[in-house]
Amino acid sequence: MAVTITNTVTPLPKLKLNTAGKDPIPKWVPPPETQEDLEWQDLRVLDLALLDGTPEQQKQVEQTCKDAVTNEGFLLIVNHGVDDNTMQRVFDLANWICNGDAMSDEDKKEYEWDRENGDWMGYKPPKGWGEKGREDYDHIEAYNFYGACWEKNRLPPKIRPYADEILAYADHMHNHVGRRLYLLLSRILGLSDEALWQKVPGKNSILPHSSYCRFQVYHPLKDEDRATADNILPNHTDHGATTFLPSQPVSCLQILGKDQKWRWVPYRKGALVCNLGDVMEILSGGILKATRHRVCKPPADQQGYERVSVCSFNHADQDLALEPLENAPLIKQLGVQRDSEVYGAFCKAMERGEKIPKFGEWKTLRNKNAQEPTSKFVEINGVPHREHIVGGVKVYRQI
Ligand SMILES: O=C(O)CCC(=O)C(=O)O
Ligand SMILES: [Fe+2]
Repeated sequence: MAVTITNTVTPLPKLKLNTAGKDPIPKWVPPPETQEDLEWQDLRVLDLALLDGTPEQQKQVEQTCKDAVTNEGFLLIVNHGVDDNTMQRVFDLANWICNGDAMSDEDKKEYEWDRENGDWMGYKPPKGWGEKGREDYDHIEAYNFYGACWEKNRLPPKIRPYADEILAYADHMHNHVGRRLYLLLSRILGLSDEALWQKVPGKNSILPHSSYCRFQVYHPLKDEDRATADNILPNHTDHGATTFLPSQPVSCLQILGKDQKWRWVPYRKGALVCNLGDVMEILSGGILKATRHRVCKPPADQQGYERVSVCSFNHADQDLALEPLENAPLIKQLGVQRDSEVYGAFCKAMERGEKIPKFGEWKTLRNKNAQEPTSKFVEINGVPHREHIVGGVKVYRQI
């Protein structure tokens, strides 16, 4: 397949955060890495700087990306424009906001998310996502930053002086790193460089539509939960287009391989862990994988530590029709892949006569039903799971 390489994006800028004149906040101290011998998932490393290089280097990074997104669905990105000191500052902020004194109890009430209506903006209290009921403690506290946090001033007062930094980070992830990943994915599908960028997020603004940046902390498991809980965040695919997580040292994240085995995501200081969500799997007719993943309890030597995690979820235009891009040369060449999980579920929904969902509908349904307890129990390879159906997609949680 002939692909014309054009340079439509300027070289990746370096993210700079403005800390001048602000009250100091506590430094986040990275916990030590685990010494346990775990089954790690080998992830390919995508050097984003190569995209600003020669045509051969650009071809090389495209191939790495293609191998990763058609196999593991997860990859590590380096040279993304956020150096170690800047990333330390982002983690200082995330740790202070979710695990420090950035919010009073009144702030937590005032800015609490509206989960019942599928609106996740704001503060997520530590309940509702675990294996137990919705009102039970689940160890995870988070703040979800959407564009409306700035537009409608939905930021707790102590956080406001730092809002420019959070926005600059979110902007960098979405409009610089995200845009380059869309460019690579467009080339992989045989489309023009800007095709997915124009089609999926649809406008060049900071955090367009429902894209958001989440700061979160997973508190150490309580003693009574250590023996029983395996998953802190049940297994799922992300419902957006792409996700970026700066690698952090507490090992909890696992991904499901094609062989149906769970493996740990390795820690690589300074890299971004990246994965694709449902949107990319459906648009690509199942060729690009939205890989199932989960957050497990950490290995024994890390169980006393807080785990700070920063997630950038890049979403699509609410009106984007979630259906394969039939004209993409790679889809024509390989054909759609109905055995792919999310795309397969989409095909079944079409066969039942359901209408093609818009991303906005898909997202609201998924948000509302996320981590919904269920009454149906099934066995997968002899392992008991709970099953529930979200937007036509069957979601399994190992018990
Ligand atoms: O915290 C992590 O490592 C991953 C979280 C995640 O998968 C999610 O929030 O969708
Ligand atoms: Fe996820």
